[in-house]
Amino acid sequence: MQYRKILIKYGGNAMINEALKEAISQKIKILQEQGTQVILVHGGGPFINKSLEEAGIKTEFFDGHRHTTVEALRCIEKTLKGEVNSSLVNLLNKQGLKAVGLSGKDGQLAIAEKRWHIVKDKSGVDSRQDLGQVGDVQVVNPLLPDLLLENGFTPVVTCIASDTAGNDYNINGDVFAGKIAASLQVDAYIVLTDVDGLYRDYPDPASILKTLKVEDLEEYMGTVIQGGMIPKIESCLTALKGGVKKAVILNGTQPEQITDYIVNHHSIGTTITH
Ligand code: X2W
Repeated sequence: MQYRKILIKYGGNAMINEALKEAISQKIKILQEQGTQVILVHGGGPFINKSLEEAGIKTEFFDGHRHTTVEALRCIEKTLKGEVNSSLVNLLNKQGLKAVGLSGKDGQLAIAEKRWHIVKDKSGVDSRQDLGQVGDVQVVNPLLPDLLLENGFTPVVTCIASDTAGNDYNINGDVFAGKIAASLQVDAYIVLTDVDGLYRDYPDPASILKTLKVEDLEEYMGTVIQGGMIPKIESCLTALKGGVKKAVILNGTQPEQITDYIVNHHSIGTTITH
């Protein structure tokens, strides 16, 4: 199968050093040469942690979402857009690609809304906890990224967006990427992380679950799927339920996995289908 258009979610935990980011950029260049359009969506958790620490701002996570004050958001946006996004654009351009750095705000690519954290008390009653400027994606307008892709540009999108009143939000990178993948109707939604896929029994390599169906994920949630894998798998579900045919978890610290999967069709990582 020739992949026409794919979305790659590149998380901060697979951006360990410049050489690795450069190697990923090289693979994206190869994909484009082979006729696959690539939209890159990225986070940058470890870079944000460092910037917040330098600024003396303490933050806390609730189920993978960082409680974000207005002050923290200013620092997060600077880091994601001014540092991480800009460096990825540079690396892709160095490969000869025409990368375009965006956030959800550009061309109203993504419209955000406030996200509340739902907590269950002992009797099972839900209550809402305020996470500050943490957002969800309400609407995606795929026109701008599609225009760029059709004209040979490589969109590089970071996970910040505004609501219709102009309030800015920090959005978990996985949540953001899954919504964009669904809206762009990509042929494959690729999640790059720092392990080889979803394991039944981590870290036994023989226990990697190679192929899964949507209904398996619902069954495995909370057992096989734990911790940082939860938002990743949830984003795969968002993409699949939104009409994407295939979601794939690959190891971004092994950049050759990208071309091995997309170009050479090797059976690696975890592939989730309907
Ligand atoms: C994330 C955005 C960055 C992100 C944060 O502040 O860390 C929220 O938690 P990775 O590297 O993809 O994890 N936002 C609301 O998701 O980065």
